[in-house]
Amino acid sequence: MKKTTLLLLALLTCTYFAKAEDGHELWLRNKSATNVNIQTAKKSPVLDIAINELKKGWLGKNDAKLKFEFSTDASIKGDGFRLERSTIKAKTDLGILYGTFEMLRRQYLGKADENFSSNPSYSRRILNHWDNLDGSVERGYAGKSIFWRNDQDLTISQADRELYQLYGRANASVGINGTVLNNVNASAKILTAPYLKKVQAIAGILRPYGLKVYLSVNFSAPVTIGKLKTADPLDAQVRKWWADKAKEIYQLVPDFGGFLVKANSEGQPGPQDFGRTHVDGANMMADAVAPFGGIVMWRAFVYQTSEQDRTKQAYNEFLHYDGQFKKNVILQVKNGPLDFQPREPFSALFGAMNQTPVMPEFQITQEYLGQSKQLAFLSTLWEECLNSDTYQKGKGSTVAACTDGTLSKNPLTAIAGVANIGSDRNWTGHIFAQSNWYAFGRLAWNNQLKSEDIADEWIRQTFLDAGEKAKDQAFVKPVKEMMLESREAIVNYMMPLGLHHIFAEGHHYGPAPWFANTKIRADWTSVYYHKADTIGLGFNRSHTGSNSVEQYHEPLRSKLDNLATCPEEYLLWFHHVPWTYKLKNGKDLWTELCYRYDTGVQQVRTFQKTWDKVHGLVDEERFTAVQSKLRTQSRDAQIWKDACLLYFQTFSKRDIPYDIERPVHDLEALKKLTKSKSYE
Ligand code: BDP
Repeated sequence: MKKTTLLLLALLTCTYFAKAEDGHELWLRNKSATNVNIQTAKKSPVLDIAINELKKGWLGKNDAKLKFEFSTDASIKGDGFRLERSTIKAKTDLGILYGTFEMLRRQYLGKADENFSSNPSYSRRILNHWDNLDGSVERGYAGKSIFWRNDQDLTISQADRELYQLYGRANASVGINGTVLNNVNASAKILTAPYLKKVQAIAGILRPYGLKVYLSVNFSAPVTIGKLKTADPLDAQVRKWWADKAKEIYQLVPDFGGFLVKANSEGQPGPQDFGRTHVDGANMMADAVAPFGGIVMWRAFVYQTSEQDRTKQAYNEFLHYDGQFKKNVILQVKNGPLDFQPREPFSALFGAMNQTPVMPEFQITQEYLGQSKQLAFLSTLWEECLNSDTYQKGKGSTVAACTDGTLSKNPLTAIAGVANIGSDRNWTGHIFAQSNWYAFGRLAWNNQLKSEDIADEWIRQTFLDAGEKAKDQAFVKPVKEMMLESREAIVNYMMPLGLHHIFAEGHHYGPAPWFANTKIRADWTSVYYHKADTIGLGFNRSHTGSNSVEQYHEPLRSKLDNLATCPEEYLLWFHHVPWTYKLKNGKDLWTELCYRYDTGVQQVRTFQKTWDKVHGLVDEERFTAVQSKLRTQSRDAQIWKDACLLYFQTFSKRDIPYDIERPVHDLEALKKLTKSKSYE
């Protein structure tokens, strides 16, 4: 073969392979060769990373001069920064690093010329990995744990190290600064020497990226691994055990973040096992880590009795402890009062505490929103929660303001997201699930950002070349619309109008509104939540029912309490509504329910068309992967619609409106889809 032909072949192969993308690089695909000269008066591992990033990704003028400036500017807070054309100003090294990533992002997006300042909304922006020490991931849908394999292998290979560096880099690029390395359903073993050694090594790799390491701890660890007779938080030996353990950890990891605790929840041990309270338990651990600057994130996800409406229990349990926790304790509260459903009202706990700081816990992993099979951009869900008004201190007391220190002036502020990361090559199973990791970080940094802007940024960085504008109409616009609609589509075909928790038991993927089982807790069944009967549908939580509305401040309380004023998206959450009840659009409940389910299915069909139309505008590998996932999603949306309508029809005894596509499955066949395997 001639030399030129060979050269041409090599070139073609290169372009071909350059085009194929497997998603491993996330939103950090930029490789630019433009030179930049960086002036810095200081050196550190964090600054080295910033320099390295600038060298790899600089898109400004060739040979530009850029300065890192440590500034006393009072408008820069914490690890915040200010960008000017040729300067990155910050108070801390991490501020410079975050400023660097922002500058590169702005260059990539083509908006680099304006000056720009930004400070973080929360001081701790943390991922929670529900990773078990045997390598499995609870509610993980993207392979195995990236941190743990098993007891026999606690080594860190070169490949692990590189993966952790990429992980650190991705988190730093969106401002995430903490990571809990193990499941909240914690094995006490994490606190034993061999595991702590690995924690130390991981912390060492992540440190220059600004990531602090935290651990989930098991309340009975003093008994299980400490050989004590009790784990009673008021017992002197137990207190000493935790204090010693904290000391041991801080010797290995001097900047260790602290503990995350799930206690007296879903069978986990806790202070109540010893007749003590959550305050006793949390304060004991807080005392142990306080000398080293550590914090305790105490989860409020508790529900004990099955007699009391489950959605009321966390609030009732914690409200009267307000102000009794030590200064370094923060309550970690899930966005809704139940459990990460496609839509829930915000948890009343956000507007309840006057002294104890509260941090939102969002679920990035899509346990209840289609897992890694379905496309759900969760930014809109989180934005809805953050912008919800609690009225704690009058109008404008949003969940964001109640948690970011605006209203309470509390110095300890934090936010957590349950990670969707696993060992899959593309990290998150579904390419679009990467956008949820990205969005969590962006909102944790700035809780005022709009989902639309986050989606826009993510799409451009994930799929386009730097500064590319030619695909705006044909690609960015339709894909963004699809993302912004995706969560609502899921609400429509899974649980519209305030329905909740009608999932198949255990795997939480498919529908099982019929699920009832007298052998387990009532609040683990579906019938407990939808309460369908011949009269109507929904859980009465108004003053004539469980009265969970009383946990909200006025005027919201009365608004939710009254069927006529309750926002329709929460209707069946707060009310048992007659099938014949007329909604605002004039349709009765049954008819509207049918339309909502059908709309959801149609929305996913439209997503398929949207995606098919962008063929050729995105690399083949990611195109095909997403196309295939959308097919599965369409299939399963249909299953949801058919299952729910055919089942609820056995109560409403009404026809499905004739302008709606008929169900294509039989109810009895759908009832057999009990395993997650049924959906493979
Ligand atoms: C539920 C999950 C369960 C978790 C629990 C929690 O189904 O796996 O352990 O939340 O948050 O959503 O503790």
